[in-house]
Amino acid sequence: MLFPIENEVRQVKILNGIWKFKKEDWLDQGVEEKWFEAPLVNSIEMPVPASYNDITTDRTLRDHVGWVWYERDFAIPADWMDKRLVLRFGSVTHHAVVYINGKKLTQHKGGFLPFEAELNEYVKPGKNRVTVAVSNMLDSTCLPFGFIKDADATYCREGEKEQEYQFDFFNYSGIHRPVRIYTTPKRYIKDITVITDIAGKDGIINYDIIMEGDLGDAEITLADEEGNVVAKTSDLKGKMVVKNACFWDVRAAYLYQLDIRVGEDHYTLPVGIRTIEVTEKQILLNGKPVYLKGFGKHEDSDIKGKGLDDALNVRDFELLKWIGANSFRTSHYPYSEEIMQMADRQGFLVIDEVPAVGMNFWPDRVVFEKGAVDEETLKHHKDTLTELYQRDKNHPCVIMWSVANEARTSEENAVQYFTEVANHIRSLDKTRPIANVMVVGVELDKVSHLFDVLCINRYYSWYYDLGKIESIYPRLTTEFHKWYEKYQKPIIMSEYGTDAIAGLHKLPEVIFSEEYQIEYYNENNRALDDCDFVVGEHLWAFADFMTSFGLKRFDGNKKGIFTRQRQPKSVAFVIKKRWTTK
Ligand code: BDP
Repeated sequence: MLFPIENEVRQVKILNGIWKFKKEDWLDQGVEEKWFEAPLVNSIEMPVPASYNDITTDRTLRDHVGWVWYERDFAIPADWMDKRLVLRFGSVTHHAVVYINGKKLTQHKGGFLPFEAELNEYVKPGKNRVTVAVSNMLDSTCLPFGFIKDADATYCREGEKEQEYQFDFFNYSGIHRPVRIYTTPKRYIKDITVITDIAGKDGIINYDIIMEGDLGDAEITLADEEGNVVAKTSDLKGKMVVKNACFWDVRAAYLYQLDIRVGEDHYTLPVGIRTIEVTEKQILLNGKPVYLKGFGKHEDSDIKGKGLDDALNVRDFELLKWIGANSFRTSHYPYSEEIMQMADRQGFLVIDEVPAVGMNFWPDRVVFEKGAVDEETLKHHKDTLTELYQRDKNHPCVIMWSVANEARTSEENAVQYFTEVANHIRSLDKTRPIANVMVVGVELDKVSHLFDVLCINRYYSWYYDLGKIESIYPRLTTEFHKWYEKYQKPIIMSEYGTDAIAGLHKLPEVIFSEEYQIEYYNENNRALDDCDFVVGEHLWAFADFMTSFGLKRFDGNKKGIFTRQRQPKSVAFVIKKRWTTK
C-alpha cells in the first residue's frame, strides 16, 4: 500500500484539526438513531489525530466501552472531480465505519494500520460530510486480544459492557493518525515492491510495479542523494544495478529515490539498499554483524494518548540518538508510517510487530482453544500481517517481523496456530527474519523452532525473585545457555526492566527507586555480555506510559528509561555510557 505523496499530478488534502464528536449513551445508539444521516447534534469538539480518552475531564468518556462518532465537513475542489479520489485513514483504533454524506463508504477492523476507499461515487464538488463511527471493543477475534462482558447491573446501566484485557497499555481509542484525501489519475500506479541485494560493491534493486489500468510507456529512474540519475529503465518489473552503491546502514542511512512515471501518473519511492541475514550466532546487516541497542517503546503521551505527535516523535528520535541506541521494536502494534519514515532516514533498525498481544496471563482460561483464540482470530492475525507487510515491505529500517508478544506458547494448540502464522509471513516476505517475542520458559515453549531469532522478555529480580539483584546473573546466563543449546539461534533480550519512580532515591537501593533500576540493568547487562550468542538488548521501556488501573501500576507503567514527559531518569546516563562505548 503506497503512502500518499504530493507532486505535479497527485494532490493531498489533510483533514486533521477539530472534528465534531459524540459518545453513545448505549451500545449501537448511533446506528439505531442513524447519526450518519444528518450533521451530529449535541456534539463536543475533538482533535484529530488524538486519542479521545484524556482530552476531556469526563471519566465516563475516558473509560467508555463501545462506539463514539466523529464528523466534519470537507471541500472537494471542482477540478478534482475528474481524478481518482481516495480517503485514507492512517489508523482508527480499533474498529471504524466511515460514511460520506450519509452513505456508508467503508469499514475496517484493526486499530494500527491504514485503510482507504475511493470517494468518487460519494462526493460532489464543494462541501461534503464525513462521519466516522469508532469502537474500542476488543474480543477474542481481535488483535489486541480481549473479552467483552456485561457490566454489573447493580451499579451500571442495563446492557452496559465491560472490557477485559490483559495487555499492559491503556486501551486508547480514536482517530489516531492523519486523515487524508489524495488524488491520482484514473489509471494509476497501484503498488511497488522493492527487494534489494548486494553484489560486492554494487547494489541490486529488484522491483515490481503494479498498475491499475494500462498506462502506456514507463520511465523509471533511480537517483542518488545528490539527485544524479544512477540507473534508468522502462520495464515495470526487473532489476536495477547500481555500480559502487552507497548502502543503507545502521545509523548511516542512505536513500536513493526510485522515480516512476507511467502514463499520466508519477510516484517517487525512497529506497535503501541493504541486506539482512541471520546466522547461528549473529544478525548480519550488509554482511556485517550488528548488535541491537535500543528499546521496546509505545506510542503514548500526556493528553494525546496514542495520537500522532510529530514533536514527540522527533524528540524520541533525538533521545534515541543521545543515548546511543540503534534500534527499537514497535511493541506492541505497528507504529505510524511517519515514524517508519524517520527510522528509514535516520538509520534505525526496527523490529516491526503486529498487535498480537494479550494472548496470555488468563489464569482461568486456555487461550489457544475454542472459545478464546479460534479460526477467526487466526484469519485476522494473518490479515493483519498481510496489511503490515503491504504497508512496510519497502522500508529498509524493517529488519524483522514480530508475529506476537508473549503469547501463551506453552499450549499444545499454539503449535498449529503459530505454524500457520509463521508460514503466512514467510510466504509474503522471503527476505526478512521473523520472531515471536516470548515470555514462556525454555522447557515449556513449543513454537521457537518456527522462528529465526529468539526474542526473550525476562524480568529476574522484578516479577521473579523480587528485590534479589544477585539472582539475575546466574538465572539469566543459565537460562540463555539452555535456549541457545536447544535451538542454536541468536537471542535478543527483547524486554527487561523495573519500575522506577522518577525522583525516588534510596541507598541501599529499594524496588521502585532509581538506584534499583541502575543495579538491575548493570547485572543484566553483565550477564548479556557473557553470552556471545546474544545479539541485542532492548530495554523495557523507552518511556513511562499509561496502562489500565492495577495495583502494580502507579499512574501507569514506570519502567521508562525516560519519563512520560521524555526527560531522563538516572539510569539513562548509565545506559548512554554503555551504548556509546559498546
Ligand atoms: C511484559 C509485556 C509488556 C509489559 C511489561 C511490564 O510484554 O507489555 O508492559 O511486561 O510488565 O511482560 O512492564
